[in-house]
Amino acid sequence: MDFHEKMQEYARKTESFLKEYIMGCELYIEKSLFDSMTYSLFSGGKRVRPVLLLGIYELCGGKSEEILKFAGAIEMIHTYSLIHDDFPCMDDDTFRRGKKCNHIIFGESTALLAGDALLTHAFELASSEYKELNHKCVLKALNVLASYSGSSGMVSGQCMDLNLKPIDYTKEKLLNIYLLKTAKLMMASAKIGAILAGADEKIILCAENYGKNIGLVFQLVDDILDNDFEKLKFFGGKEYASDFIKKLTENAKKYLDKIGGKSEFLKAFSDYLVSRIA
Ligand code: GRG
Repeated sequence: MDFHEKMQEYARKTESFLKEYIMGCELYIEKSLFDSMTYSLFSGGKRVRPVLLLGIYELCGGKSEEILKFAGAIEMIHTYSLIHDDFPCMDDDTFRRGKKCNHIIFGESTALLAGDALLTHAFELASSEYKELNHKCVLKALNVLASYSGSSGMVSGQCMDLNLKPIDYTKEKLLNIYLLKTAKLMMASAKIGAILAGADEKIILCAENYGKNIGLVFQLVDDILDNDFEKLKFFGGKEYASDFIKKLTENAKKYLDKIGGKSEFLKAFSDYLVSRIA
C-alpha cells in the first residue's frame, strides 16, 4: 500500500467509525444540534490528527480497533475548535473547506452549542468501555487529551493569539502560540497513539516530539499558504521560513528513527504536510 492509500485508509476508517458512532446517538440529540454537529464533522476535513494517532499506534505495535475511539475523539475536538474559531468574536470567517461556516448556516447559538457538544462528546466516547485496551493507559491518554486540548494547551494558544497585537510580535511569542494553538493537538495525537500501544516512556517522548515538530511545520506551512507576511517576517521571510520548515521536518524524522520500526509512512506523512506549499 503506498502512502496515499494508507492515509486514505486511516481517514476512511476514522470517518466510518465516527459516522456509525454518531448515528447511534441521533435519537438522543436535539435535531438542530445534531445537524450542526454532523455538518462540521463530515464536511471534508483531512483527518490529519487521527491519521497521525493511528500511524504512531501502528508503528508502536498497537493492534486493537478500539483505538478508533481516540482517533474519533481527537477529530471531534479539532472540529469543535474550528467551529468556534470561525465565530465573529474570533476569526470572523464565512467559509471553511469551501462551504459556509457552521454559524452562518445554523446561527451562532446553535453553532456554539455544537462545538460544546463535540468537545464533551469526545470525552464521552474516549472514556467509554474498553475490552482490549489497557485501562491504565486509557486513563493516561484521557489526561493527555484533556490537558493538551484545554487551558494549558490549545485553548491558551488561541487566547494568546487573539490577544497578541502585531506590534508585540516576536519570533519567540509566535512560536509559543504555534506550539500551543496548533502543535499541542498533534503532540496529543502522537503521544496518545504511543501510550495506547503500550510503548515505554522514552518512545512516548519521541512520539510527542515527532508531533511537536510536524505540528510547528503545519502552522508555518499554513502561514505561507495564507501569505501571512506580518508573521513570516519574524522567521526571516518566506524563504527562511521554508528552511526552518525543512529543519523541523528533518528533526521529526530523527525522532521516528529513534522509535524504530517501519516508519516510512510517517516519514512520508511529514513530507506530505510540507508538500502543501510545494
Ligand atoms: C477555538 C479553542 C479554539 C481553538 C482554535 C484550531 C484553532 C484553535 C484555530 C484554527 C486556526 C488555524 C487555521 C490554525 C492553523 C492550523 C489549523 C488547525 C488548520 C486547520 O486544520 P486542518 O488543515 O483542517 O487539519 P481540516 O479542514 O483538514 O480539518
